[in-house]
Amino acid sequence: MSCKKSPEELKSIFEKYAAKEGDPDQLSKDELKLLIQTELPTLLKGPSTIDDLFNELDKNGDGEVSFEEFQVLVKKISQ
Ligand SMILES: [Ca+2]
Ligand SMILES: [Ca+2]
Repeated sequence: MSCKKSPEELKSIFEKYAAKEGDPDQLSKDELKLLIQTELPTLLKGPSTIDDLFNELDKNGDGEVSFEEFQVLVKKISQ
């Protein structure tokens, strides 16, 4: 089974998890963790942890991942 998802699917996944707490347009670390564990568990195979991934995605360092910052992950998955 492939773990690939279309950009459209990833957008709806982002929106679903970002809306769980705090700002509905931003993913907190807890929301990202839940998203990855539920929808994209294969991303955590290998040395990457949620912390590594979160730090990589949160480019502006505000502690949340915006949809724009999430695109890095979208590109990674669609490759
Ligand atoms: Ca949120
Ligand atoms: Ca951010």
